[in-house]
Amino acid sequence: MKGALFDLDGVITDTAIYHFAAWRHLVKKHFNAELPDELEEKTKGVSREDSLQIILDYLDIKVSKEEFAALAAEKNQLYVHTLKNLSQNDILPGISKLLIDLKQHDIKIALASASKNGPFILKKLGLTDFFDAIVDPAKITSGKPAPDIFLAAAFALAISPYDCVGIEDSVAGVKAINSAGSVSIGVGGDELNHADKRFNNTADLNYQDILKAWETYNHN
Ligand code: B16
Ligand code: MG
Repeated sequence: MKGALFDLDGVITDTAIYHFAAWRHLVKKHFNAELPDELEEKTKGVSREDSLQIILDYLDIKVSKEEFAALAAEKNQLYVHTLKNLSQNDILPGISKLLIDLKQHDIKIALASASKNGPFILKKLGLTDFFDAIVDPAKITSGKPAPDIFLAAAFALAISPYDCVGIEDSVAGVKAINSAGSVSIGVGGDELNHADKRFNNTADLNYQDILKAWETYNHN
């Protein structure tokens, strides 16, 4: 194992709830509609634009290109506003220790988040210096579940994807890691049973078990 490719929302910090709260707020304001809980999982790890399309399809609403762009921008404003108090206290349990242990074992670390707010969030959390590479999701043509963002993360580290683990909390993200040929580490419930190794929550993540998972499941 030479590299660790991290998802952000739901793995490093729990901003997933703020994403969906912002979508709910937007939809209530513009269409006076409610969103069911199951749409939250469907938009996890999915880009802002793809998430909006999923939501509009669910509501059976069509909008012009301009309205679509305005809705996406307004959602982001709502979301970023809720991040204003984000700090080191919002790093999920187990993550700081894991990052330290990975560094101590000379494992390169990359961010493979669909979020265009990734660098801003890492800065607020005080974690930027741990990352050897941060993929710009704006440069990725196909989002998760396509493997592209994890392949780009491994490429940015100059490491074969086979020598990396990817850590994800979303169904789409675990599929993306599997397609990239890296060893997938899922953080969450049974919906992530397609991960090579699953942990119930971030507090259970640890260097030794992750290394063991890579040794057991790598595709070299
Ligand atoms: P933004 P991840 C993803 O981050 C979120 O899970 C998803 O809900 C969000 O729509 C996406 O980022 C885009 O975020 O609007 O900030 O660019 O889980 O891939 O770290
Ligand atoms: Mg996530």
